[in-house]
Amino acid sequence: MKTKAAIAWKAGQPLTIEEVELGGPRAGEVLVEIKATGICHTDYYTLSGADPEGIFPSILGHEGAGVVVDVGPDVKSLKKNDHVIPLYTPECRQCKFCLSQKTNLCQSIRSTQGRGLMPDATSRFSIDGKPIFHYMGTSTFSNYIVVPEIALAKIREDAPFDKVCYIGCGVTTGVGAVLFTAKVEAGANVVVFGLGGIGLNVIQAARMVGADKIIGVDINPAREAMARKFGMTHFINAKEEKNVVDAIIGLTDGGADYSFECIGNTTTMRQALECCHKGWGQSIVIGVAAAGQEISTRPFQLVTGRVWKGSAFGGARGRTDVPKIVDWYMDGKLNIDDLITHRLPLERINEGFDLMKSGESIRSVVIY
Ligand code: NAD
Ligand code: AHE
Ligand code: ZN
Repeated sequence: MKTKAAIAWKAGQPLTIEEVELGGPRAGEVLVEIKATGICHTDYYTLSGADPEGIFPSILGHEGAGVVVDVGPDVKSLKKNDHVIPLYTPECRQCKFCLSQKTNLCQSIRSTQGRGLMPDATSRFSIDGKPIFHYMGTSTFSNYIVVPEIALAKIREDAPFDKVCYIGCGVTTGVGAVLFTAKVEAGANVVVFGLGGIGLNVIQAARMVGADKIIGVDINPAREAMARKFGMTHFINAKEEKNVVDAIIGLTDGGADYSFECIGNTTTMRQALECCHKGWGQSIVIGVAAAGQEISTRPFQLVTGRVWKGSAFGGARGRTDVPKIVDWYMDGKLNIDDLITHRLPLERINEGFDLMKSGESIRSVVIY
């Protein structure tokens, strides 16, 4: 079949809207009509050329929601008309990683996914017979996609696609990092570096679990008002504060119980660790740093009890946890609507990237 998609032909170039040939679902695969997709900073990161796994030409996008149109042989858990969210972190429930119950990083299709291919090592997308690569196993900047069954979360049918698409990455990443990775407890002091599409979700989850101080750090003062609305109690403008770490230690009687880096900058990753409380403070790295970057600190920071952790997709097991997060939104426990600041048709997707780069948007959502 044919589908409309935004193609990334080359690093650093705007996307172009084209008609693409899409092969049908093979065994264990599902054809999905994407109804809406968010634009995440990671799409920009890969498009910029900074992602070592970045591969071109490809169809980016990993924050979508849509409807099952057809299923291939052997698909058991999904049927036509089911509503779904594609998962860049699948959940096969059979691999060593899934069975360990210690991680959400299912590895059953990770190697082909990282090479822009389906699990049988081929691409379903092509133009004039030449393959176009998949991205993160999802490629939600295409109106129709083919994905493995294990990479789809079935969600309730009354959830609006143009809002819950954001649960496909940003909401789950931020909320999950608080609930599943850090397991923040009531009364804890929390610091969030970067108040964008991820950081604001960390803030709303920290408020949800009853955190005490919730300190936000950003270089964009326009982020303060929105962050306060979501639960931030103190704001530090990193451009104006001479020593961000000392300022946080001063505000928290010795350091944060938990910090979250939601920028992808190795300098702020170090600050996020070093502003943590001696003996127990945990710093969670969420931001994705560019290829070749390294983090550093004095080992004494770790010897004296601070803990450095990472979190991918908020530690969420997609098929299990994403439907629950959709319920939390539908029950009014999570605010997604106010974070979606811009809505665009696919033809204007490049404007969504511009709005992100200029700091004007929190999340732009493309509506098909
Ligand atoms: P965003 O662009 O919406 O937000 C980034 C925020 O950081 C902005 O508010 C910006 O002003 C602020 N910022 C930039 N430089 C800063 C600095 N030096 N000091 C303080 N603040 C600074 O991005 P996003 O969509 O929220 O994504 C944030 C990061 O998280 C990206 O690196 C993205 O790739 C990553 N990410 C990781 C996961 C994961 O699973 N680990 C999932 C989604 C996104
Ligand atoms: N090359 C990676 C993108 C970089 C990355 O770290 N991705 C995060 C998710 S960011 C979502 O906005 C991730 O979860 N990585 C886990 C993994 O196994 O790479 C990619 O995913 O293509
Ligand atoms: Zn993302």
